[in-house]
Amino acid sequence: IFLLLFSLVVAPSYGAGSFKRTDFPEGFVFGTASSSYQYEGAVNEGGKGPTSWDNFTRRYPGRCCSDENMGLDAFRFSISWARILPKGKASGGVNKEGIQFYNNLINELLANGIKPFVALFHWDLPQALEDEYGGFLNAKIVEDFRNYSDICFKEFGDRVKNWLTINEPTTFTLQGYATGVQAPGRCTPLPPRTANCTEGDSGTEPYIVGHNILLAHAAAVKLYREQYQKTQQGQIALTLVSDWFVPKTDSEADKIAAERMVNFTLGWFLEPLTFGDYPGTMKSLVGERLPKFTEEQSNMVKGSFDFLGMNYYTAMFAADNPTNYSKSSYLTDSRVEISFDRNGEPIGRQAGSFWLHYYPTGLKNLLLHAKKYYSPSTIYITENGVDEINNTTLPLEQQLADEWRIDYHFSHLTSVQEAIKEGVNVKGYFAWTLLDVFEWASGFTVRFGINYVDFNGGFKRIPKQSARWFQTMLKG
Ligand code: PSG
Repeated sequence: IFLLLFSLVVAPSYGAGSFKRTDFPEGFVFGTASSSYQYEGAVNEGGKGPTSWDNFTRRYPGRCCSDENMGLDAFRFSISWARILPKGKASGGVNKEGIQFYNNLINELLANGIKPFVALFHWDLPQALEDEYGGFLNAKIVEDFRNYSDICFKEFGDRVKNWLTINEPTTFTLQGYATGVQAPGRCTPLPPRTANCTEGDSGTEPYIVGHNILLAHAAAVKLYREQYQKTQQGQIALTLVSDWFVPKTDSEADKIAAERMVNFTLGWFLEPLTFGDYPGTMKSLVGERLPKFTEEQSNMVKGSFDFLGMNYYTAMFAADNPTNYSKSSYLTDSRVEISFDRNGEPIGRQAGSFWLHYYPTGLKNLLLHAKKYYSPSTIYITENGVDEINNTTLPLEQQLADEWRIDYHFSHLTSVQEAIKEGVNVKGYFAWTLLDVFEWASGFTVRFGINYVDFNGGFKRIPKQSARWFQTMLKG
């Protein structure tokens, strides 16, 4: 009786339910997502060249921390550019062993009835290109990215039917060039909101990098459409991310601030991709620091996606903040003050990472927002997931008992269903992530996997309860 009372009164209740496959439209794809740098290891093996992330974790050690058949339809992974082209360009040699590595992975997935969704760039840039011309800061990246994509389409496109060019341009530019907490670690140093960067400019570089990302993406899509799509019969897109933003008060100014913030994260890329130009709010607030598209570039970017990949994790409060700061930065250009809580109340239950709070309706709102303003034909949720703090002092059983993660996926999938009912064409959902992995600047301090990895015990993998939950739903 005591235990029963304890579980009713004291223990948190997660209220997670369950689904059947048939609760989702026919052909709805369930997958998990991953990325090369976070999964592969073997940084110096198999002929791979160094990348911006190998360099970053070594150069700034202080910034980083201290299988079984589940019935999934798809697996999302990314190709490490430097494992194909160790020096970043074909002139520096093509690494046959790297091509073989991805061929094996793709073939193994297909042999098990799992569709590969493949990203070409998930942030680990060949260091050679970073050194030679500053990577994505330089428009030279466009041609190099297209050439690298060309090799991937040629080598893997007979079997890969779902391509993603670039993962989360917003996070890559924000964390690499505005806060500086991720590779390549550049910013205007304004701690505590940024790292102590020695190089960079948070007021200009994020926009230059964002611009080159759009041009590189569009160039790869153009190439795919002109030379591969007809014969290979695949689709190509990219993956965008945004938090959902909730007005901090019900003042008109805060409501507009919340919309403006979605413009600065999602609209920054989705507006050019849909209409060929940046959002008006960004043009007026960023002014001359925001690059301009030539007419030719605008036409190339516009419509350069066959579906939209959307990643969603969390929500924040947004308040209007008209302050003009002396140093310009992407972090303040929006004139929005963002926060995790309001009068001491967090926006939702906090997960392992300080930035991740449960806010499932945010996903529905984001999907409805995307439909209302941009009406993409099809959306795949290419990432959604939650983490816990890595605490190996807990008994293993307790570490595997992730009811909160079941609740997270259940409530977010419910939100997806509601969006589908309201007319958003969502065709798939990828959980981030299959296994506990290296979480960028947080290293191994948090665990995002639905499967547990024993980092000190030969990388043994053990399903958490959430993996069982997916398995039960997917295999009936
Ligand atoms: C995505 C969204 C936010 C922060 C970080 C990411 N957010 O809403 O504040 S990064 C994204 C990435 C993957 C990460 C995963 C978890 O694509 O590589 O491991 O999410 O952070």
